[in-house]
Amino acid sequence: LDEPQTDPFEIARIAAAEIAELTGVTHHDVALTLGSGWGKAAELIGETTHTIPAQAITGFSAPALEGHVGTLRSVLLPNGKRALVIGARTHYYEGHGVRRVVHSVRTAAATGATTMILTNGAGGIRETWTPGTPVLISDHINLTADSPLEGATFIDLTDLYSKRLRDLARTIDPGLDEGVYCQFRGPHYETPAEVQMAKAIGGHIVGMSTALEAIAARQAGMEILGLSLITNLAAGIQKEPLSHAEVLVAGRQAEPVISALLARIVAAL
Ligand code: 6GU
Repeated sequence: LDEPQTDPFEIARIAAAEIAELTGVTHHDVALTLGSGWGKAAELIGETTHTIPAQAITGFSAPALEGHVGTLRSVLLPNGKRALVIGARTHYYEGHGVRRVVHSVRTAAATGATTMILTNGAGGIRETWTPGTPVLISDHINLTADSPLEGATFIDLTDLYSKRLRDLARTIDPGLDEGVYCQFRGPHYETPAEVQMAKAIGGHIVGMSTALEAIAARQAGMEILGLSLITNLAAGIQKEPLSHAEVLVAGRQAEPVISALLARIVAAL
């Protein structure tokens, strides 16, 4: 995957074939990437029939961070559909290149998934979002200055985060707010000045994932739902300095509630 002459889509097909081989499941309908705070959804959406350590699959690397579990699961949903649950996110800030970042999305597409649900833990710019608030992603601003697309691939990103799926999510929780997600490179949190910039250019949520993955999912023709868990307010919006430990604690506390919400959304797909 790191060699420019290799074909990332061919490597995704190999990964999908390995998943089929290890599970006996040759088709998945929907894929979910579970970011911090969303992990419990894996158990709530249906019956996990197979769990695979992500490192066993071509192109996936070991988890880099505490709070990020490196497994892939095949889950049988109550409606008979199949979900691929990706608990192994490679972040852009790890520096392995954008191909690694979007490999799980391309692999999900290669297993047949036509719906991609991307979740994350993120910072909120709106003061009314207390830690633990789930927010629908309505659009994004990609501040990584990078793209998963290579060469002259001019794809449209209008309605990247499906209006249909956002409306469907609001039939489950009518109170769900939505906002524009800004993907920063990280791994440091933003300065208060950068948070003000994000706000000024139309952002409401700041994080370190999701946007590049959504672009790859669009390229693969998938319908995308994006959900952020607000684990804290962004720097300068909250008085206190940010800490990764607090982000993890907020995620853990909100996990049962937001995971149950996500499970209800998946059931309604
Ligand atoms: Cl404030 N910023 C970023 N980039 N990611 C976060 C966050 C903030 N809080 C949780 N994740």
